[in-house]
Amino acid sequence: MQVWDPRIEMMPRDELLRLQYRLLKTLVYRLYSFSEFYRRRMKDVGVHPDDIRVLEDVQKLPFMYKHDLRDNYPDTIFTASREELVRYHVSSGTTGKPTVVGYTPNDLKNWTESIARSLTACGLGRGDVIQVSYGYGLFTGGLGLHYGAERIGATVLPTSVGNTERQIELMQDLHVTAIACTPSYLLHIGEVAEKMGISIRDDTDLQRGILGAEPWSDEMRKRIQDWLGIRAYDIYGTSEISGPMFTECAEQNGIHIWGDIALTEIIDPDTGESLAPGEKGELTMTVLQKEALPMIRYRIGDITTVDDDVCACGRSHPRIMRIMGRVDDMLIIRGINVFPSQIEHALLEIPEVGRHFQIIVDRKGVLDAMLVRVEVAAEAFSDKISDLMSIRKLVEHRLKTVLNIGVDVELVEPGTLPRFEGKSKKVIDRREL
Ligand code: DLL
Repeated sequence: MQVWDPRIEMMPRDELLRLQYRLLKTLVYRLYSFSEFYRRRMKDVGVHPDDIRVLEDVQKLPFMYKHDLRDNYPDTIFTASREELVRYHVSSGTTGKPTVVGYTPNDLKNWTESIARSLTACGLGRGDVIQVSYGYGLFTGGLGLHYGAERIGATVLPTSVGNTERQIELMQDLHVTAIACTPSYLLHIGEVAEKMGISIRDDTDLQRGILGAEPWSDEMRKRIQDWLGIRAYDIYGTSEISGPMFTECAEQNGIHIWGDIALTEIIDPDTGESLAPGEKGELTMTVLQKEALPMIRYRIGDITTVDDDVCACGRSHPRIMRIMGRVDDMLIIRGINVFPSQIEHALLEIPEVGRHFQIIVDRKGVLDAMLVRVEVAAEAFSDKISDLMSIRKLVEHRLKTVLNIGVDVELVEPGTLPRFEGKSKKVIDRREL
C-alpha cells in the first residue's frame, strides 16, 4: 500500500491531537491579534485566545457561516493582503451573492498536499492517467484535482466538463486509468459511450473514479462499479475550506479528514452542541493552517457522522461517513423530514429501476405532494402495461416504507430525465416559486 506522507498520515492519535492543539492555538492568536473581524467575533462571545487550553476548548469559539463570507463580499474578511494572494475561486452562489475564496502560496501548497495524500490513498500514482472532468475555472474541482494529480506524478488529462464524445475517445486513445468527475457526469459518460458502441468496462483502461461534489449513495456506488468495472471513491470538500480535499482509501469506509488540515466537529444543527462520534449532525470544520481565509468552526451544512477509530488502512485521522444531504436540502413533506439521499438509497435497491430519478414537490391545496419520476432500467423496460404497473406499485410501496409518507411515482422510459455534466439537480421544489 502506498502512503503519500506516512509521518503525518500514520501519526499516533495522541501526537495528532497535540499537533491539532498547537495549530489551533497559533491560529486563534494570529487571528485575534491581526484580524478585526475575528477579534470582534471572539469578543462577542467573551472568549480570549488564553482560554483555549485544550483541544476541546475549540467549542468556546464562535461559529462561522456562509453568510459571513457573503456579508463581507468580496474580500474584506481576508487575512492576507492582495500582494500575498495568488489565486481566487468563486462559488456559483445559487442563492444570493457568490462567495470569493482567496489563496496564498501556502494555501495552495496545503490544498495540493491534501489531494496528493487522498489520491494516493485511492491507489493512484505515477503511471496513472487521470482525466479531470470537473469544471476548470471558478469552480475548485478542476484545478484542485489537476494540481493534486500532478503532485503525485500522475499524468493529467484536463478535459474539464462537456464534449462528452471527445472525452470518451481521449479516454480510449490515451489509456486513461482514472476519472475525476461528479457521479452524475460519470453516469452520463457511461451512457454516451454505450451509444457510441463503447463499453467503459471492456473497451477502456479505466480502473478508478474519484467521484464527489454532490451527494450520492452506496447503492449508486455499487451500480457504477458493477456497470463500468471500476472502483469508485468518494471525494469531499467545499470551496470555503479550499476545494476538494479528502477522499476514502482502498477500504471505501469513510472519508479521511486530514487532522493537520482541518479539525472536524459534528454539531447538533438546532442547539449548536457538539455531538459524539457516530451521532448524526452538521459537519463543522476549523481549517487549521489557512492564511488568506481562515475558517473557524465553519458550519458547512452537510449532514454526516464521524468515526474516530483508526482506519483498517492504518491511517490515524478521523473519517466522516457518506454525506446524507444538506441541512437545507431536507424536504419537509406534510411535516415529515425527507432527504433526497434516502430516496436514492431506496430506489436503487430495486433492480427494475434505472439510474436516474427526479423529485418534484408541489402544493396541492394546503397539502404538500411529492412526485418521484423514475427511469425504468433498460433491461426491465417493456411495453406491457401490466409489467409497468407492478414495478410502479413496488416502487411506491418501497418509498412508503422508507419515508413513512405516500408518494406518487411516475415511471418514465430510459433516457428521458435530464443528464448533468457537473452537479446534478434532482429536486424541483415548486412550493418555492
Ligand atoms: O463541490 C468541491 C468539490 C469539488 C468536492 C470536486 C469534490 C469534488 P462547492 O461547490 O463549494 O465545492 O460545494 C460544496 O458540495 O458542502 C456538499 O454539500 C457538496 N459535496 C461536495 N462533495 C460531496 C460529496 C465542491 N462527496 C458542497 N458528497 C458541500 C456529498 C458533497 N456532497
